[in-house]
Amino acid sequence: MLIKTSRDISESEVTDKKLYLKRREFIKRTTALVGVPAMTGLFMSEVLAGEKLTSVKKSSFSTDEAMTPFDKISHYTNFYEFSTDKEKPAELARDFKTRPWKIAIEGEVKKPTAYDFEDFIKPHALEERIYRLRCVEAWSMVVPWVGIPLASIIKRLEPTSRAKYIQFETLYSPLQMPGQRPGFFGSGLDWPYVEGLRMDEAMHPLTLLAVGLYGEVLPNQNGAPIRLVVPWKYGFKSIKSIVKIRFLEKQPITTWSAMNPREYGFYANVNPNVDHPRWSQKQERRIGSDNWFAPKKKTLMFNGYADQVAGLYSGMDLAKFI
Ligand SMILES: Nc1nc2c(c(=O)[nH]1)N[C@H]1C(S)=C(S)[C@@H](COP(=O)(O)O)O[C@H]1N2
Ligand SMILES: [Mo]
Repeated sequence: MLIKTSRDISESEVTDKKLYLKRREFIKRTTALVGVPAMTGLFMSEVLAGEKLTSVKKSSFSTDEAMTPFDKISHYTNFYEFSTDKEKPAELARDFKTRPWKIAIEGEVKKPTAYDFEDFIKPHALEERIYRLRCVEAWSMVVPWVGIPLASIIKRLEPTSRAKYIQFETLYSPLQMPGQRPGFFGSGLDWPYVEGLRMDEAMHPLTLLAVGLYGEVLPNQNGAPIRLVVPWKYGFKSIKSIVKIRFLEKQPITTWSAMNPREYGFYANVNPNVDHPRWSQKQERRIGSDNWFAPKKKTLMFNGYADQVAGLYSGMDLAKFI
């Protein structure tokens, strides 16, 4: 019988083991960032904006239109929690803390649970989705998101049969987000920012939860660590920096619609035939490829995704359900 006693384990072996463990830890931490394609969706806990995402699948849902340059997407932003200025969130969100990050699942769901961000996304493969983004302010971009179809996540969370709507909530943290501080001169929005979808919209294959941009971890100002992307709706539906997802029986309150229901509806489908009360929605300015004087692009019904999504709204008066 051969039993190794502690006397038989040499000092060098012990050292090797320690080194081995350290190396393993190092590899675990780096594989998510550089290579090793087998490790789908793996994240290290300290990932920061700009770090590479690996094993990202291409998608047939992507457009082949010219992508807006990274610098424009990350510096021409709407993130009113930081500032109503387009350029300022890039600077003001630089130290925004995206780890640790919890996502609470509430309401009509089998098991209400708070997940760590890493555990929340780990079971899923990442996909690149190059989508048009049309802001209600009549500008647009083409953005190569990296994310997970929301439908896959919803299936895993197992909502009850009573769940007819889904609501998302952004972090509330006035210490980090100057736009949320009382008396801050700016948006007049109520915090935290909330958004919502009908369950069939949420389950639509185009609907994405994005964690990256241009193959890298999302810049903080674009909604790190995780934000919604609904490409056929005005940009304000695509809520950033999500900490809560609620499954509901009734249509939830949504931030912009609560502030001004005449100007911003719950549906907010991109629609060139229904003008905003204060401006036309027939055209848009494509950021990056255009300048203020360049010819505008025609805005398309459902932002060009009509073939895929028009069926969700058959029989609805889209001039009424804005
Ligand atoms: N929490 C939160 N989410 C938000 C916003 C915001 O101010 N706060 N702005 C919305 C608007 S108006 C648009 S157009 C998009 C812009 O996303 P981007 O800055 O990544 O292009 O984010 C949306 N999501
Ligand atoms: Mo927007």
